[in-house]
Amino acid sequence: MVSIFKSICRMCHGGCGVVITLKNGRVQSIIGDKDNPNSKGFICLKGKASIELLYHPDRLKYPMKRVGKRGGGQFKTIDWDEAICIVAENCISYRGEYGAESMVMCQGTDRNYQEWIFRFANTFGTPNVLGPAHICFYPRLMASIFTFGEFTFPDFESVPECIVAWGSNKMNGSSDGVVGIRLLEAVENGSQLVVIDPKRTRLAEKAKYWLQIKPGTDVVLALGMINMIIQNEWFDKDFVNDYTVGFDELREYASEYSLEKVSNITWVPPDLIEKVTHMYARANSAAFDLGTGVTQNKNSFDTIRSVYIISGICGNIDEPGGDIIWQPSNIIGRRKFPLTEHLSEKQASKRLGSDKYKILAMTGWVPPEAVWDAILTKKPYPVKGILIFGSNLLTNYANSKSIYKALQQVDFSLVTDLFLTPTAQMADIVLPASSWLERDQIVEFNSFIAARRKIAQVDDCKSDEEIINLLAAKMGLGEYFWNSVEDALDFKLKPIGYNWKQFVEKSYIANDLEYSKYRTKGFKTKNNKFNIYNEGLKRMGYPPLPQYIPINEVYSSGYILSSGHLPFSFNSEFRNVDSLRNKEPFPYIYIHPLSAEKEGIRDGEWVIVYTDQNYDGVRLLVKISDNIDPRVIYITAAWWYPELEFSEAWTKSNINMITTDECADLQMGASNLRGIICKIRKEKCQV
Ligand SMILES: Nc1nc2c(c(=O)[nH]1)N[C@H]1C(S)=C(S)[C@@H](COP(=O)(O)OP(=O)(O)OC[C@H]3O[C@@H](n4cnc5c(=O)[nH]c(N)nc54)[C@H](O)[C@@H]3O)O[C@H]1N2
Ligand SMILES: Nc1nc2c(c(=O)[nH]1)N[C@H]1C(S)=C(S)[C@@H](COP(=O)(O)OP(=O)(O)OC[C@H]3O[C@@H](n4cnc5c(=O)[nH]c(N)nc54)[C@H](O)[C@@H]3O)O[C@H]1N2
Ligand code: SF4
Ligand SMILES: [Mo]
Repeated sequence: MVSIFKSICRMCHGGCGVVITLKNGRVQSIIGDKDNPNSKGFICLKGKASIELLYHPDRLKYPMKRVGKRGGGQFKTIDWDEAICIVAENCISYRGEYGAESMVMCQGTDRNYQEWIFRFANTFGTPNVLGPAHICFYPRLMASIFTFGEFTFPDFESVPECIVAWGSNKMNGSSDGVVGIRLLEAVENGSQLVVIDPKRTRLAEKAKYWLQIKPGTDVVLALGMINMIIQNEWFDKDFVNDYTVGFDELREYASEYSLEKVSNITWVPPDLIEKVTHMYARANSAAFDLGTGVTQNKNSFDTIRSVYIISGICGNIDEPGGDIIWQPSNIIGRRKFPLTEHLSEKQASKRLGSDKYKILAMTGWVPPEAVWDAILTKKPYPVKGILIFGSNLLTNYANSKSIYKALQQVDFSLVTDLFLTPTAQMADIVLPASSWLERDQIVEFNSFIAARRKIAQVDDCKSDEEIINLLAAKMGLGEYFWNSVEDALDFKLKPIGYNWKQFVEKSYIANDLEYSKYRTKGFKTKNNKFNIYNEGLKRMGYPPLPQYIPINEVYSSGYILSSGHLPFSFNSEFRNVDSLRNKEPFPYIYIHPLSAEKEGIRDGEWVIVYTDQNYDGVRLLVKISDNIDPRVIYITAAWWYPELEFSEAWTKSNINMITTDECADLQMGASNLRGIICKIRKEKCQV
């Protein structure tokens, strides 16, 4: 029997409409859905590989309990009831003895169940939710909220006259619900593209101007652009007069960023800075596409703030073809579902790391190193357990060695995942999570919601939402959760007058885009203004205007190491999915021909990349390329080898073995993953 379904892919953050054919209960094919207004029929290699992932022979199929040592790979199968009981009993008993804050809830990159993790944490009573927020989306979110109270997305639909992709590569992955092809479509339809990136990416090749910036210095470039815009009076005077505070302070502050100084610090030639600034500022409409290239260094928060200031003073906030303020659906979604108000002030005040990174603390997330410290030193209080819902901590967070120590030491840990990753191998209980094809979910994006449907079932796998429902029931939190995921989805949809079944029929609901909303309602900040000079930040002890902290003052020599995501993987995922792994089977290091010559290394040789603190380093395969500056080397993030034994799998080529959680940005604790100084030596063993 053949049946056909529509759904939404989530092999990355894009959310592309897909049409799935099911034959005799098995998924037969997945193709792009031409009727989906977001993706218009597009599907990428990862989306196509979804079937391979769904039926992968190494999928976890049953709940398991570890029987050997941590990382030893020995587990025994148990049933769901026993597994849920063990996890619930541990949570309750540690809460009784050490307080709810001794249990940390953890989730990796957003997979549309984030609000479930927060609801679970808040109703259980722990203020500690761990995730990659600080190095991913949240510096962008919080810098924009502090400036104008909301978050934006680029209005590619209206074909901006100018698009600036700043530390973002939409050719690789569709991040934050914006499908990459929409950017390319706008460029084909006439948008002038600027790419600001230390690497000549495939996207940079399509750009009118590519600014090959020194990693980590973007805030200086932005301040230089601001200075030029103000000096030349290229700003939007009405917007500045009517809606901003602190323009005069900005004028004076930015005047220190002369073209010559900016060019010296950023390595971008003066004429290019001039051309790009002129093009952006004089365009009738211009949008920024911001990515993690600017959120993983110690200037992260202030870089984003400075870029938003450019957008604001040039009149591009919430205007057609500009940076549009989010229009979330009215469902009970990311904002209301977490039940933040349920966590008492007393518990909230115990959030780990909140004294250090005050703005991260406001989001509810904790900085990872504060969790590792609390596990290892019991300070400021002991952390006894960690429940990890889909994150490969050992490969994806800075300073993998300290994470290993903490996971070794913690009294209890749970991992839910599709595979027995190195992180899962450290867990006491491992639960088999379903893939996106096996779960019903409302996918919530910038201005629309869509239905992802359960089409398949692999063995005993369950969605994280089902797992949380089960845990909550066992822990006496049933009143806040549901007997079935469908009941929860009905609850979420109620404010818009749908239930899950009706929404599945509809499959996609978009809000009509509304522009210039601030003109009638003001900005959603305390003073209703666009805050250039930020009194709120000043009161918190942060610089009121964006500041630059030099990236490498503590190091003496070597290369600046940067890293990025790959088109054929999703963070650490898919290294075990053949069709994708075969596209790039090894962990490469990109190095300029002049540097290769200096180091005496040839293309295709193995090298060790190391730092003064970490002499052992990591092993990578050389690709000589003039796509990067001779002073920079470039590595793929989150590499691991599913085919190797535990001890080598996550250590051998994982760049986070040499990144540190020091030198983070002051506001969000964004680890410095893309601006550390390292050295290279030839690997003795070349096989
Ligand atoms: N050096 C360096 N490090 C980086 C980065 C970088 O650029 N450079 N990028 C950072 C960024 S932006 C991020 S967001 C983090 C990502 O960090 P993580 O979120 O930890 O990374 P992933 O590899 O995407 O996912 C981890 C696991 O989730 C599992 N998984 C997939 N779907 C599901 C599901 O529905 N449920 C469950 N339970 N599990 C699932 C996968 O099998 C995988 O093992 O990495 C960061 N690390
Ligand atoms: N295929 C695929 N898609 C993905 C992911 C994936 O791993 N693979 N990961 C998902 C996740 S979790 C996220 S957060 C997004 C990430 O999506 P993006 O933010 O687009 O991620 P990257 O490609 O890592 O980084 C973008 C660019 O920043 C550049 N860069 C590095 N350092 C600097 C710098 O100092 N300044 C500037 N200006 N640029 C710099 C890199 O060279 C890179 O080209 O993508 C999501 N989608
Ligand atoms: S871009 Fe992302 S969401 Fe779209 S098909 Fe590819 S993996 Fe799926
Ligand atoms: Mo991310």
